Amino acid sequence: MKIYIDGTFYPEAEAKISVFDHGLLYGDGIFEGIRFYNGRVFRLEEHLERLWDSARAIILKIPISIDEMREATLEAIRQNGLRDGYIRLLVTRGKGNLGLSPDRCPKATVIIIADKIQLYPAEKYEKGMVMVTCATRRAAPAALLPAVKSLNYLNNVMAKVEATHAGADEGVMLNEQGYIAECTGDNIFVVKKGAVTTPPVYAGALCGITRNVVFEICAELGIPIREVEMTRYDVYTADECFLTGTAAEVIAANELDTRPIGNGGPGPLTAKIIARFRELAQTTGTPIYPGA
Ligand code: PXG
Repeated sequence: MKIYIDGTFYPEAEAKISVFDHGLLYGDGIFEGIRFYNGRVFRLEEHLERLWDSARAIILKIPISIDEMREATLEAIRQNGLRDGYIRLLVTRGKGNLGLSPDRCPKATVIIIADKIQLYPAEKYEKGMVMVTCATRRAAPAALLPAVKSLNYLNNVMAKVEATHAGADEGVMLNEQGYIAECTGDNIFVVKKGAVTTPPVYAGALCGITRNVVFEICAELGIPIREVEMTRYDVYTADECFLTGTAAEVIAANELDTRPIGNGGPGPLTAKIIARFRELAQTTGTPIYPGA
């Protein structure tokens, strides 16, 4: 595998950064996870835009232009000869010293990893995900802005560990007020009486790119969709529930805290949304190879 670091491609064993990089020392940095399907990068512009927004929010100067980042991303996929896979873009605060102030980090580090994607087992897409509510709350916006896709993921990692230890596939994370924010690495939606709802971003969710695609699909298919504050009751009593994320795509969830949701697989509206999502993923996006 060839990995991009600051303008150069290195074999994996030689792709190294400084132990003084504040991305490592303090989780000071940002990232994006992007999928490519069938020789096209899905929603590349939206991911680049979110990366630049994350950078602005944490006062991080990305040392290359958005055009250079787009080209480097496509080149990272080409260098690895891939047509389907997953890209991780990282911008860390860069090499500094052992003090936490970024003043001593003159230049941010840009890393691009293009890899094959490890898919969830097909069984999960057929039967749906089992979820539990995590005791670990989503970080309060006044502590760590949840809309910033930062390298500081310990909040989500610990929630994921809780869910795994409880024998579940995913964990539902609540905000400080007890309303549902999202899952540990996915946004959450419910279907009730033919309408789709999802927690608003201000409840503590990341503004997911896949989440935005679901809004577009619902508009196109004439399915009512809105953002509302949700409690666990709304999931317990839902007709259908599904999760969205770049890695998971759109996937049904069929249980929360031992309460079954729906009939044990993707419900009819979820199935429609999944089908349209797959169509869009396979047929739209930024071409990677010339002539594609
Ligand atoms: N919420 C959180 C907290 C996320 O990290 C999403 C929602 C979904 O957003 P997108 O834009 O992908 O639709 C994410 C992103 C993984 C992995 O490998 C996934 C994410 C982050 C880090 C790793 O499963 N999801």
